[in-house]
Amino acid sequence: MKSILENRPALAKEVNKVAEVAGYLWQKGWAERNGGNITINITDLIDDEIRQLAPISEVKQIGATLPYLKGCYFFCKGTNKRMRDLARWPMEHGSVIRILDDCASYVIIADNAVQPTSELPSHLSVHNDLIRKGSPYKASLHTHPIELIAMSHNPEFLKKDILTNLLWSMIPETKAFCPRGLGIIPYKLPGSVELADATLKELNEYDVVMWEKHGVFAIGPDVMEAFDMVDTLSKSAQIYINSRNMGFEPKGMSDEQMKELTLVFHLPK
Ligand code: 2HA
Ligand code: ZN
Repeated sequence: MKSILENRPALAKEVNKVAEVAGYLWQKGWAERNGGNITINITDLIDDEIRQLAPISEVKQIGATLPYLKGCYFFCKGTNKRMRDLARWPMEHGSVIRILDDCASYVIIADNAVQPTSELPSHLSVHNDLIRKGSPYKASLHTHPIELIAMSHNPEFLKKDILTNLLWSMIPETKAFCPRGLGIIPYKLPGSVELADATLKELNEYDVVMWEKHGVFAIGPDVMEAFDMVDTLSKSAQIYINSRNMGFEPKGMSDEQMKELTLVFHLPK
């Protein structure tokens, strides 16, 4: 069977980025079994021929009405699929969906009838809100980074911006490359409407949010940049934990050093 990616280098490039990141997530130990999800808004890369493609699934309900997604296309990791498999065979473990004109349902159009992620309603709600805000962001990523999740088991770290400031102070790059910090969402059932709503709200202020005792949800212009922000925060978490393992509380960069960095790098806060 001909893949939708054939002779479409721009589309293939985005899907290949997903595959590359899926491999990193597995290698880092952040993607046990089917853990984590990725969805990419690929609407800008869709041509007339794709628009004409017949559905390969029945019409499926999203579970929400998302007015900004009318006629949009997404590449989605499949439900119950493994990141390590997505890394090698993205079109066998993920699929392309088309949102229908009622903004409440979708069909799968390529390559295989792989049912999209269980977190589809929350991912699509986030994409809907990004379009509403005029954001250029196309990627949303959910993963289970070990050290960041471990830190979320300490109630002290769940107060607003405590963890953000701690992680920023471990190494200058973290504030420079994750300048909006890490939002915190108190524990909620995976896949629940409550979790989706809280995520949507917190993403107004942050590009990466922590789901307490579960994982992180990140958005970015593309999946590589969303991954880089989580990776940078995770690096800081590892430096913190390594210091504690050596028996001391890391000092962190001073307020003066943070101020200087913020000024010179023109950071927002
Ligand atoms: O898709 O990580 O939170 C598997 C998950 C759900
Ligand atoms: Zn998860």
